[in-house]
Amino acid sequence: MIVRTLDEVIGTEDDVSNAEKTWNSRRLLLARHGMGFSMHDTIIPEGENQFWYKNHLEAVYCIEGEGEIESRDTGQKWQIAPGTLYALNEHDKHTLRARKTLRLICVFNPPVTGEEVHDEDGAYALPPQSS
Ligand code: 9YT
Repeated sequence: MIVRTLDEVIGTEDDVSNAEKTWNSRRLLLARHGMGFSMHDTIIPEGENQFWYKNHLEAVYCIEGEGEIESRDTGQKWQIAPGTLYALNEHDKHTLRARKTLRLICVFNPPVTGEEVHDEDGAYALPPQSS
């Protein structure tokens, strides 16, 4: 059994932010844990992020904050509050806006390894060993 706490992850290499500090992702489960998905406790400060997970499916469950998600494929918008889940089942290009700092539980399939960098599309490339 694997038991980890957020406190154990904070400040380690599994606590990752982008250069612009527009997101901070505390990775509780990664590919190396062998679960077939990764699970992240993510903080999105007030502001806007554009994401596209071309190679991954992601489900996101909001537990704190307030914001909006817009599909850049369709232009559709949804409000986000604690208790709201969105699932990017079509690898949707999306813009995430936080009006109040969002805290999100994110699950990725295939799992994030922790080595990903955003490619020229802004997506995470799949590492060669991923299945
Ligand atoms: C909301 C969202 O896409 N979270 C993912 C955060 C971050 N890109 C990560 O964990 O890699």
